[in-house]
Amino acid sequence: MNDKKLIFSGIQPTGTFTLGNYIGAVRNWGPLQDEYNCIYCVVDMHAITVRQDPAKLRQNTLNSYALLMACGIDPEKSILFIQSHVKTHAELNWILCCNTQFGELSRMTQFKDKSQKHPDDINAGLFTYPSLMAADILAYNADLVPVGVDQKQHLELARNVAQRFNQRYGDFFTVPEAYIPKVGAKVMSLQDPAKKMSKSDDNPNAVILILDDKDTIIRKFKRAVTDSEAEVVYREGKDGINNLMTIYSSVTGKDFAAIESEFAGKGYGDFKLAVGEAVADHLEPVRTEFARISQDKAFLKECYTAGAEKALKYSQRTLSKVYRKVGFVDAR
Ligand code: ATP
Ligand code: LTN
Repeated sequence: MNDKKLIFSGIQPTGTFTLGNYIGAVRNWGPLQDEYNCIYCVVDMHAITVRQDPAKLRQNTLNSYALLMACGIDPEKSILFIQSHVKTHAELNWILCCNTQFGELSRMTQFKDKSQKHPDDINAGLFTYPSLMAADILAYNADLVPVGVDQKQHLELARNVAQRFNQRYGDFFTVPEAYIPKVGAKVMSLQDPAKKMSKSDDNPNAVILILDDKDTIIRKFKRAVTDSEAEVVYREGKDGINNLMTIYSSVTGKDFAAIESEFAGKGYGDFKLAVGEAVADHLEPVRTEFARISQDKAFLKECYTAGAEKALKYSQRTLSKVYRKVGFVDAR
């Protein structure tokens, strides 16, 4: 590879991407391809830390791969692959698990949230989820990791694990940095603006899916929970309106001051409609591209097979060095 910095990120195939996934993460991945070496991954192994229906997981994984392409990730420019196709991630995960403390995993808020949500299945994989995420990143010695703000804590853990390994075995891993967007790093639920918008929300009205049609998008925005005032201004305590303004800003490029003056004297109804239309128009090309790409199964397979081959070659080099560092005997 050249001397450009390396970007790595992943997304779980737990359903269709939400507007949160899109604004907080995926839409930023495409534009990075020209400036950096980029590696992007559909993390199906992370997805099974909560129960998945096998047939749906398979379909969601293929759809997620096609969706990433529809969002502008070009498998010719980036390495784009499916996590379970590249065995080095699971192998490095084991080494990193042995360098991750029970205490630090116990502090992860995602683990606490998901344990609460699925009290009958608090499995070991859910607990060690951040080690596997660290393996994804460290296997490529990534410099930067573009994610939404909810992943900051996991990234901090990956940095700690890398530093600990480097101290124990000698400088080796690059200590990765989070790359978090200034606007839209945490898009909130439309029904409960204190909660982040999430793929696995049970209330469909809380979430905009990037493949929703225009009418559905407008309907969901019309029903969005706001407050009892009537002023479109960005202010503490107006979580619902702040969220809609953030969304509107990130799809139109207008800043908050411009949005406030655009809607001065107008009610929430007008504003919600404008947000709905702007989002639907912005997402239209993604929907069209997805419909085209997802039909061509042979092409998709060609892309993910080639992506996995490149990812394996790259990460195997790292893993072999790690094996030697921890004292495993050379297999050949
Ligand atoms: P799940 O609900 O299945 O846990 P999720 O919707 O939280 O999934 P992930 O696959 O865990 O999505 O996240 C993919 C990327 O999207 C991550 O970088 C994450 O930080 C980002 N992301 C997720 N939700 C939001 C959100 N509401 N706002 C901004 N970024 C988000
Ligand atoms: N935990 C991440 C998904 C993920 C990831 C990664 C993100 C798995 N491995 C490596 C960045 C880098 C999430 O979005 N929930």
